[in-house]
Amino acid sequence: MTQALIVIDVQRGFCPGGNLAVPGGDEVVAPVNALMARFDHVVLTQDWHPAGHSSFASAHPGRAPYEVIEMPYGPQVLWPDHCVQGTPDAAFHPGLDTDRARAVIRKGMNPALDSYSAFFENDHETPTGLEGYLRTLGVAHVTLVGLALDFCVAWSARDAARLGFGVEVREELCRAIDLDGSLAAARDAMAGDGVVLR
Ligand code: VGL
Ligand code: ZN
Repeated sequence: MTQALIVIDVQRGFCPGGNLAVPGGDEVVAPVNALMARFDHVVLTQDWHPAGHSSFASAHPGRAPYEVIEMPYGPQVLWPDHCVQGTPDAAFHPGLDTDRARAVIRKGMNPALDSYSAFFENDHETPTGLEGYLRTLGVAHVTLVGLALDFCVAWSARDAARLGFGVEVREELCRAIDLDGSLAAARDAMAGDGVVLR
């Protein structure tokens, strides 16, 4: 069975010192590098927002980071400005072994629409192209690691399961933001969609 490792958003912005730092985010870098050698294919995702992106609280006068607003495609958490295209905050963590990756999926580039998942933007219908990429390579099973477990990792894992891939999330190679119980909710939702949490 052809297997792919999908490394979600291991970027400076989500590591200590970054604009949307996830506690312990940098701790996953070395073990993720070590895991890459065990896979037929390695894919990296990169949160890659234009300045002024609609997921930034700063784009909504009177709003603060971590408030939730209603967007045409559903509820949206407002984030601090983060991972702006071409800035150091958007770069991969300098310790990540990017040489092993055949593909990098950039997401969150549409100014009006956020994109947590590696497969679909947050409207759940605009594809990133990753599904076709994996299918044409004959990939049947994906393992996900990275940042953040309760947002981009969970949304990617759930989409992969719904698309019919076998899906495993290696929790010790992920770190979470954990906003108002978001980690427990994400775990339940992943398990409900058939994602294996290990
Ligand atoms: C992420 C919030 C905003 C993530 C990306 O990588 O989990 N979270 N953008
Ligand atoms: Zn983002």
